[in-house]
Amino acid sequence: MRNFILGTDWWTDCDDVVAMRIMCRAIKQNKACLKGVVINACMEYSVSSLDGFLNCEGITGIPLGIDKEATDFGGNPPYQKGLSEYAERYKTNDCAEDAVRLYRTILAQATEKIELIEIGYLQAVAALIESGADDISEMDGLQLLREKVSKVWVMAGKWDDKPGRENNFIRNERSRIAASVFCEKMPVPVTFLGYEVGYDVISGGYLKEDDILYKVLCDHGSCTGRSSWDPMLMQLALIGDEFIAGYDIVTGMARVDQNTGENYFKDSAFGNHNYVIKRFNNDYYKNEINALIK
Ligand SMILES: [Ca+2]
Repeated sequence: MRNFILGTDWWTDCDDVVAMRIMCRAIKQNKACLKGVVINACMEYSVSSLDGFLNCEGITGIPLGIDKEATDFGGNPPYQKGLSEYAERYKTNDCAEDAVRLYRTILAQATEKIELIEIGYLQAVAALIESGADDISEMDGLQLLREKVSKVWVMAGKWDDKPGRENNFIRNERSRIAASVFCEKMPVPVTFLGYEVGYDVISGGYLKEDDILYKVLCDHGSCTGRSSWDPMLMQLALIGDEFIAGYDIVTGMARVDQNTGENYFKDSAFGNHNYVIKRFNNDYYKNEINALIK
């Protein structure tokens, strides 16, 4: 079975929750092992609401981590307070491990390769890249990534524009610097799914009214569905093959300007980065997502 660590902003948008539903279903079907979740945008109910949602999905025992300094992304998260009522193990943010320590602990203990799925901001994984040896492991971040991680799947960037501008890269100084570090230094293959792929694929519009995910979408003002950035990336990662998941890839080297957050891509057969392009119409992906979350 493939092993994953998930990084999520779990912040203003609700597509992270749709993506988490897809992961939870895969876990229940023994198609994936989720070693931990790292929250990279922090508000009062971050950890408790994630714990609450996982409990509602029947998934328990997943270690949670958080970057408690990441309070500066702006906006008012709309759904977390309601989900936090279902928290059991993680009642507050203080119950969760530090983000980088959780990444390092899971990777240090791993006996099989791990894949990272990132559907939020990249400062926690960038801090992992730049982390040094510590009480958890004699290996620094780059060594841990080379030894223990086989692939990184990332929802970020806008790859049909030159330069591209997308929230997960450009949101603030923290995210811009992190994105630049990530693209420059991540030592294992990365596949990006960009803004242009998910924005016009609207999923989640056919949920039952007693479904907790329907409540989340409505709290966000998206009862009729939401753009599918994070769920499409999640589905792609769980399938594990871009072509089988319905995409062509462009291979090369991605770069993010640390001052503007704008992304650039240099095509190269020898690059460590891919971005995906849809091979089918939007209904194909919408129907795939809806079937996974119903
Ligand atoms: Ca997200």
